[in-house]
Amino acid sequence: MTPNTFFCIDGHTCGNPVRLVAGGGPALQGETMSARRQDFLSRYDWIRTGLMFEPRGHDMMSGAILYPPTTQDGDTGVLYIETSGCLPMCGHGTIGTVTFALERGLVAPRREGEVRLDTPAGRVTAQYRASQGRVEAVKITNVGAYLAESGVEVEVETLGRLRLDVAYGGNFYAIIEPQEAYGGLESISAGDILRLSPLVRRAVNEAVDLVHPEDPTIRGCSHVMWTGTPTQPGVNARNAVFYGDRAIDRSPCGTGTSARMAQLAARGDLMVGDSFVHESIIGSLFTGRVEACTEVGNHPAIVPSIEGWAVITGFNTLFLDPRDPYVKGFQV
Ligand code: PYC
Repeated sequence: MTPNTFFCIDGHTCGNPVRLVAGGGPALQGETMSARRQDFLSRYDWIRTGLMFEPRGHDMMSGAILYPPTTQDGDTGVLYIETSGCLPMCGHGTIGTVTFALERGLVAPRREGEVRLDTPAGRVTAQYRASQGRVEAVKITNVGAYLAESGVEVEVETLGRLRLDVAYGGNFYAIIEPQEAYGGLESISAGDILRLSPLVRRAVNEAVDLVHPEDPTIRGCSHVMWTGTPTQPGVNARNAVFYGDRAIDRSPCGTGTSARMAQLAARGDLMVGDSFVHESIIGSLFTGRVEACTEVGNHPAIVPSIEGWAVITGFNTLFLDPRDPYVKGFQV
């Protein structure tokens, strides 16, 4: 029996893993990447869990599958796969995908220095700098980001009462800033973030009904961002983003940085043209920028961009063999 075979390019974006499936992904039905995402979730989610979870992946594993574009002017379609599910959009995943795909000749952009991606969340444009076959930096211009809820109050066991905002940057983020019950990133261990974040996420989803006004398949708070003071000069803020069941993003999180900039812009703390340098828990950096103002449904919103870099670490041919009892992966 021939196992299902997936040709993957493994690497990372600013420290967080990216597994790009360059061959072996299933054909999907749907005229948009959002519709194809639903098709994948209903028929092929075992491919995601098999490629992302142990024994082939790990808690932080994240990746993407390339598809033909769904728009006339798109260069490629992208489906994001992750331990947390199939995200509508993933910033570090897009920076990695564009880097790997360009370096290995998987996409042929029609415009010099630019790749147009059709993602489940909508159009994302990537501008890149390359030299001698190596992509040095990728700046993605993301979908519209907005502040969805402000001042949501939740009671979290062992922590107490938290007041937080929820913003959308391609996923919905609960953003926790320092306050009485939370002293900032310096005051909390990684173990506490892993223990408390699912409680925060559940409480937020009980308190507010989050649905994207233009795509009702995008709903619910999936990520929790703990904010803190940067450790490096020239940096605006530090963050730790929790996703899935036990992951903390090693990169500064692209959709999270977009959501954070939308929150700050809604408060009047960031203007069009301002940049925002965000530090991850391992000290890696993304440079965000407010490119423009826009609207998402009735929400005042921003068009954020995020710049970062990615590196290929190797090629990986993975088998999902039906005879393997762990073909669909597992979590301990
Ligand atoms: O970079 O957008 C991101 C992301 C989402 C989950 C992990 N990273």
